[in-house]
Amino acid sequence: MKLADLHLRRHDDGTYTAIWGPFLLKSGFQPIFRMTGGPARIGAFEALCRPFRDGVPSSPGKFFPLVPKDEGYLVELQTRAVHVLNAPAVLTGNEWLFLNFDPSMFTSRGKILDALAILNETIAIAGFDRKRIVCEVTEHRTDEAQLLSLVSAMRERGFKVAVDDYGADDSDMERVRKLSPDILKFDAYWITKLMDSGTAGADLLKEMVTTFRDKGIITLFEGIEESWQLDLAVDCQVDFVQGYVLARPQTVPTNFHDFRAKLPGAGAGTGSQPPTRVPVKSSLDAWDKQYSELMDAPQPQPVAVNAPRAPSSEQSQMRPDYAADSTGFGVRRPPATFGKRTR
Ligand SMILES: [Ca+2]
Repeated sequence: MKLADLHLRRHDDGTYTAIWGPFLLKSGFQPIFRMTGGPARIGAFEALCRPFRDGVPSSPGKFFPLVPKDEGYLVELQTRAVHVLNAPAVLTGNEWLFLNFDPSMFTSRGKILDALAILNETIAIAGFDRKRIVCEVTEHRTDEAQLLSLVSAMRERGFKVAVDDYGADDSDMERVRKLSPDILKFDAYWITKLMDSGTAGADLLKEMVTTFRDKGIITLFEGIEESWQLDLAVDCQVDFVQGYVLARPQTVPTNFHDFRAKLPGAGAGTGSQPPTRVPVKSSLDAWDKQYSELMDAPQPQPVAVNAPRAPSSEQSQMRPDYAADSTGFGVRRPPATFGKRTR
């Protein structure tokens, strides 16, 4: 699989999309706030797939089950590619970029190498610093050798690794022990349950954040939707917080510029109560030098690329004559069996 097989399009507004069957795959970005080691600020973004059909948004929860198992790998490649290409316009503060990887898609060494080669290629095109990439390895029952091989290949290429959906199971602890992630994303459902369970739950969360900090692992709470939960997260001294209470995902082209402008000072928060500074020692301290270097460094210039331009209307994305366009990123006709498999 090559970049040219991904049906990518560059639009007049500078955004990128991918075409998969009748769907147009756009990027969504959700801010992740850094809560420790200084005033709260946007420290990263998680990139999310935003599928559209005939110009109408389709929920990811409905879209992904439509993707046949053998096409899932392609869709992952497409979404990561558009996310990286869209990132420079969104991550203007040199934030980190969290990209999702479903390890069950990597059924061979070749697939790992191809996926990371394509990621490298898009990083070069976007002029993005690889040190800003965080690979989120999602929670799935996966062959262990396959998982370790994927994660070590990510590290060899200089990417950071996050374990996603970390919960309380023994399997989760085991996963952390084996993968030694840089970042741990606590499972949103589990956090909510613990927070709802009163002091004992909150104490457990706090204790876990401390334990991981001692191991040098950066912690992240996601799915924080209410201000009392945010207060609790701050109280737990977690490094990163992601959730609707702070910022919702936006589909590209985003207007995070306006959003940033509304942030109180260097702080963060869209509600009436901006998160407070947490003057604690943080796992991120160890990253601080690199972090500030990245934030301040001039970013590499994007390389010239002959991506075909797409007509501006989304409807026209679906024109069958696109299939004849094999230049640049290329556009391939959807598999003939597509309709049968997805309707
Ligand atoms: Ca994720």
